[in-house]
Amino acid sequence: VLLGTALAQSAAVEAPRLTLSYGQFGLVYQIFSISIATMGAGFIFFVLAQQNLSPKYRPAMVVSALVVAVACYHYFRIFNSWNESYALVGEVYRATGIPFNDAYRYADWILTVPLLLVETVAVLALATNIASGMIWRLALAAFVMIGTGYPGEISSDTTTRLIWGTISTIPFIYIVYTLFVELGRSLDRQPPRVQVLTRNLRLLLFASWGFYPIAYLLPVLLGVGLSANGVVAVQVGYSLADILAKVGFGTLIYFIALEKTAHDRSAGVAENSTTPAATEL
Ligand code: RET
Repeated sequence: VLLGTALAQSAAVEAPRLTLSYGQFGLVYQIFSISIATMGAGFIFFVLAQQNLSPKYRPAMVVSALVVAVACYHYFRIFNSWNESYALVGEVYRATGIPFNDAYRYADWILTVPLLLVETVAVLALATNIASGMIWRLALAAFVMIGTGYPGEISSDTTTRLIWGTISTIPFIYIVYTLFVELGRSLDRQPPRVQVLTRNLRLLLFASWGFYPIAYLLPVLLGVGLSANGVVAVQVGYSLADILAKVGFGTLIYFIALEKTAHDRSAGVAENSTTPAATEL
């Protein structure tokens, strides 16, 4: 019995543990570190830059600031979890047995995706009743998308990852399709220079949101579970997508709001002016 127990224990200890090369561990370490810096800097920028906007566009910047503040905190936790999960043994980083916590990322999305949706719908400049109905539907879809993605994310089985990933893609398509179409429709309601920026926003939304399911799929292509490349690729992919979807998106929204502020001010001059000469100014 003792021998059996000892063998079982040694088998548990000797269970295969993921090993990362120095470069693989370092790449993810660096990306997380850059993400913390970018989210923190984004926060300062959004707080300061809102002063340049007319008051009606400031709430969008407050939402951007909240998104990156929440993400900055989560990246800090993600970074620490990464450092706890691997230890340098000789020339390689070996899994310590403390699991890397993927829940921080999903908790982050649960909080930040609805905020980003509110921000995008605000840019659409829809009537309040249409906008609020749309936000609720999109938020519900986001909740289902993230909630069903998580079981696949933490599974070490390829089929499980693919099944949950497919389910999660259904609400994802609904969200991206709705936003894409609505942003397209809103173009007629925007001043010409804002139209160009709104087209870019639509492109950025498409590119950054599209990045997430691709990153999710990378471990399937590179090997789920004990594949070092899979672990590295998914973290790098999500982090880059997050920087684009949060800081990049918020910055573009700032430029849209700045353009609208300028447009409103010049329209204000025209409305108040009595002579054509003054309007030309
Ligand atoms: C998952 C699971 C696999 C299928 C799909 C996914 C989509 C995730 C997305 C996340 C977006 C996050 C954003 C965060 C910004 O703060 C959950 C990876 C489709 C689209 C925009």
